[in-house]
Amino acid sequence: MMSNKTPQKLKDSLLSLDMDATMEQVDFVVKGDADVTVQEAVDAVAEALEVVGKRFQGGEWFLAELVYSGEIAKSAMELLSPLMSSGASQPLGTIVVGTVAGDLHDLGKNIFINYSKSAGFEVVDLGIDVPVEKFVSAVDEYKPLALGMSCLLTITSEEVGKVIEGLKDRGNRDKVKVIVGGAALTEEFAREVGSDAFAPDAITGIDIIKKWIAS
Ligand code: B12
Repeated sequence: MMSNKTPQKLKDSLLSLDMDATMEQVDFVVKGDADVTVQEAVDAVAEALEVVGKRFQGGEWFLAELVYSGEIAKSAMELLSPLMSSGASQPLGTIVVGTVAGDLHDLGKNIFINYSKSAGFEVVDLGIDVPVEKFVSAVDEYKPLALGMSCLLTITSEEVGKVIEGLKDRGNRDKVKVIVGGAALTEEFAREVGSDAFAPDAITGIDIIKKWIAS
């Protein structure tokens, strides 16, 4: 039986770049042998990645470490994600989500998607490196209550505004709420380019969308 130290061990093994030790902890969670929830385990992965980012930024770690830690996190999430499925019987509505063009980061987007599903939303995942036109057509096709964009790179942040312009050109801007997230964005930037909300994390994002439904 694992103790409630599992999240710490998960975090430590990911930060030691130890794939086997990380997956061992994930296995405990998946088998229900750890006294932590799946969500706590997912949060531990996210916290570890935050530390990875700081190490990379501070010049302590290089691209190889960045890439490998991303791979470990992805393997962990592949096992944890399916366990976060919804308990709700009636979907609350549809959310279309994607990472903007030029950006290949998807761990944060996928965490947001998992939280959305477990909160009872139907999610259409457009994937990574999503061109403007694909976002705009998906809004036409799925008529979602919200469109979520993820953006981790400063150089791709202008894509967010382009998608919003694209929605306007198609006459769809007032038919969908736009919410954005990711390390490259800020509340201020999000407002400037015309989105309805910025979410610093997945939970806040869900709270905002739930408030939109209620009003
Ligand atoms: C892992 C990682 C990678 C992995 C990605 C693996 C993958 N499958 O996603 C790999 C190795 C591939 C990678 C590549 C690169 N990366 Co990188 N990467 C990271 C790192 C360390 C963690 C990102 C992450 O997954 N965080 C964990 C998740 C959970 O957090 P998150 O994404 O922020 O998501 C949360 C919230 O933001 C929010 N959220 C996110 N999206 C959305 C969307 C919606 C709708 C909502 C509501 C909420 C929401 O909810 C999430 C959960 O709470 C960050 C560091 C950092 N501080 O972010 C750098 C970072 C983003 N990368 C960076 C860079 C520079 C690169 C490269 C250019 C490196 C290179 N020289 O090649 C390439 C770019 C490739 C490309 N074209 O996209 C820089 C970006 C700098 C900048 N300001 O532009 C960062 C900030 C590192 C740094 N400090 O310098 N990277």
